[in-house]
Amino acid sequence: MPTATAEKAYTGASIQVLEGLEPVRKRPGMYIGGTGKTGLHHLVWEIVDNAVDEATNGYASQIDVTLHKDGTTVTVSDNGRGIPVDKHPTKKIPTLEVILTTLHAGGKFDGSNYLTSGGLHGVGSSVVNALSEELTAEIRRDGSLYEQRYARGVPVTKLKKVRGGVRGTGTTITFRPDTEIFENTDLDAERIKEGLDVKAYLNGSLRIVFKDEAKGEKTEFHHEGGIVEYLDHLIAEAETRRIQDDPFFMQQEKLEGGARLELSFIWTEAPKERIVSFVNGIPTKDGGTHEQGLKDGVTKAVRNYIETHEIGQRKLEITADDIREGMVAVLNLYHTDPQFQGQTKEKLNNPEMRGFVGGAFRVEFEQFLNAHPTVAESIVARIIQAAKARQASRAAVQQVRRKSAVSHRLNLPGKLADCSSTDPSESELFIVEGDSAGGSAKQGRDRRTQAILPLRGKVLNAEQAGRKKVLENKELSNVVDALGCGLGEDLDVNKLRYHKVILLMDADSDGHHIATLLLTFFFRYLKPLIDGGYVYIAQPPLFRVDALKETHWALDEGDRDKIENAIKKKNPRANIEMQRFKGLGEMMPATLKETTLDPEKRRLLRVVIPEDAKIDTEMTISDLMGKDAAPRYSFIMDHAADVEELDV
Ligand code: TTJ
Repeated sequence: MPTATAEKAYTGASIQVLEGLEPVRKRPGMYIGGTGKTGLHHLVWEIVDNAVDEATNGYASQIDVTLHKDGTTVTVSDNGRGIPVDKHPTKKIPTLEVILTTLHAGGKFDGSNYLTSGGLHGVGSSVVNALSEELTAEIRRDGSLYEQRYARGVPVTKLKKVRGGVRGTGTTITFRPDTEIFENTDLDAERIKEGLDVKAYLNGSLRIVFKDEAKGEKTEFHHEGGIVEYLDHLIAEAETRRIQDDPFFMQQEKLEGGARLELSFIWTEAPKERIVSFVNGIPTKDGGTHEQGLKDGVTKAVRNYIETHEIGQRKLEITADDIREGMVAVLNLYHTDPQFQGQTKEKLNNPEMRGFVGGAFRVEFEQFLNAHPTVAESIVARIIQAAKARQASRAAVQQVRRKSAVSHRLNLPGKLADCSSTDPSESELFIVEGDSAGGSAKQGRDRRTQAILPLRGKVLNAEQAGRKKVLENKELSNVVDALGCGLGEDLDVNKLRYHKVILLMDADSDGHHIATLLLTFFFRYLKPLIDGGYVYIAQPPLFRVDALKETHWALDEGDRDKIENAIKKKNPRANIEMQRFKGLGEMMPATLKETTLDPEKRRLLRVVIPEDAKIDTEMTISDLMGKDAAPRYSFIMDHAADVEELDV
């Protein structure tokens, strides 16, 4: 069998490859930053970036990206020159195989004719190969189609000519991420589309076609206007308006240090600055020296312009922040030897770039200002306005406060019936089990100070689920969103929107179960709220006792018996009427208000962790919470001292 011989012929090479790529499979995180969703998508960008490089260098005009029906296999194809299939000059194997099986640092394929290279800051397509269960390379070159297949980085066939009479040239890579490496190999079409859109903006003449086979959907990305058009997109995204008609644009083919630069920017009415930067077409989320250079240049150029035109106002101090307020910029630097730093290597670190970018930009931008006096005027007016607004600091601070209060509200869960007060010290949040109880509570509440959040779906057991699952749970995330204070390490009690967080559950075992699950969650993720005394349990009555023209409410059987005895003492022949509530849902709103919601009449339990239990609470909680629900509620209630009774 030809395959068998091919495989045999490859034994020697396979061992070598295995050794070469072994570190990648052993510690994938070192090469792609992690094995979660982001790492997984890095594979796509690595392959796409190779094709984009071919386009950036002027050899390809179209890239096709297909996400296949299985949602994890991807094909990336370009119409470039095609990776060379001949034997590599120094190694004894084809160049294609060198590229796909050796870890090459620096991003340049052995000093090939690439001027710049993207990719995972140069770790290369061999990493993708190593982390793919299967990878197929197809090359169209010299009228023929060549093909080679790999599994987990190891060639399983030779590079062979599949057929002749092939028109055009190009490279096609199909790969399927390895399920042994990634927690989940499902790719996100939306995420890929967003990234491809940006690539298309950065290469105006490039056409990228994305096919989502699962959806039977085809999307084309082509932005002739390049990074100037990208500004329009960013302005629309920020829902703001431009304050100048003509954006600034510059392209510098030969920057000092052998780099190339493309930059567009514009001022808008937005309250912040937005700089979107790239190195070799790859996003530098954390900025770096190139961004710093741009910032320096903007400040200096504007200051110089204001001074030479004497439009400044003597008493008005203009800061760098005032100057950059509302500015939207796209900066793409091409560099043969970029150095990155930071946790995710998304920050450019070449120190000389600050001065090179800043200097080159400043010269051109000053020319632009002088050549467009009307534009310059509106820019300067915008900046002076920003400085004045800042100086009128009190008003500004208040405005920001109001804004953040508004945006705060925008994030609130849809099911929350919020209170109108924004003063946390008088605000209460009732977390209510079920929609019908939620309905009664909404009608019976004091709208000014009492908010109602009904829980419908299942509340997750935070003790058994991982953090990720917990955060994905809709009911729990609604609670967190309503509270507004964040959770875990990011929790900020100062942002808590209600100083009473009250669990309102049915007085039955289901209700106890939910209360327990919620308290487990609070204990694990919102403990400062318990420590701060913000968490309460409401006590809805289980019985209504009517006798001698009086109505009494009983929390449980014991309570009911006490009331009954008291009535009989008064009048042994009294006619006693008893009603047991099946659930909060069937209680009239007015009854709920009178017994449970009204601060004048209700009794709340404050949840506290007792001093002596503190040391081993960790243990107790995980012991109890991990298992069955029933003993847990009694644990909470058994610690009667934990839950001190308060009249509030
Ligand atoms: C190398 O120098 C000679 C001409 O071809 C150059 C090259 O490598 N071109 C190239 C690589 N075009 N396209 C690629 C490529 C495309 C994909 C989709 C994936 C990879 C790993 C490379």
